[in-house]
Amino acid sequence: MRKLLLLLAFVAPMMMFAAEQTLTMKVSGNCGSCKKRIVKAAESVAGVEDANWDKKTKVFTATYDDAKTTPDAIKKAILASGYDVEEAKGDDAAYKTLPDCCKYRDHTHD
Ligand SMILES: [Cu+2]
Repeated sequence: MRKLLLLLAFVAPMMMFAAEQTLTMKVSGNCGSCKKRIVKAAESVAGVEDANWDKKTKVFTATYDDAKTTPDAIKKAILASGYDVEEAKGDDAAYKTLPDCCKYRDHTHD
């Protein structure tokens, strides 16, 4: 019994750390509605706990459960919503549906 408790004391915290991962990457975009779309796309992926995007630094962060999803799946969901992620280009058809103020490829706001 004591051995089991000792084992649990070591293993349980390790399992918690293994499950929760943080993803940080650059995502293109202009404004607050871009942020809403990017966050919504990321949070539509099962396993994503919390997503955020900073319109000034263009840095996207998310915490996710690595048993349920991967950084690649999160990246793909954002690309599908029409936003560029680091070196990868967002979906063109989705990009065309963005409001003019959000067309970050045509004109840049700083
Ligand atoms: Cu926008």
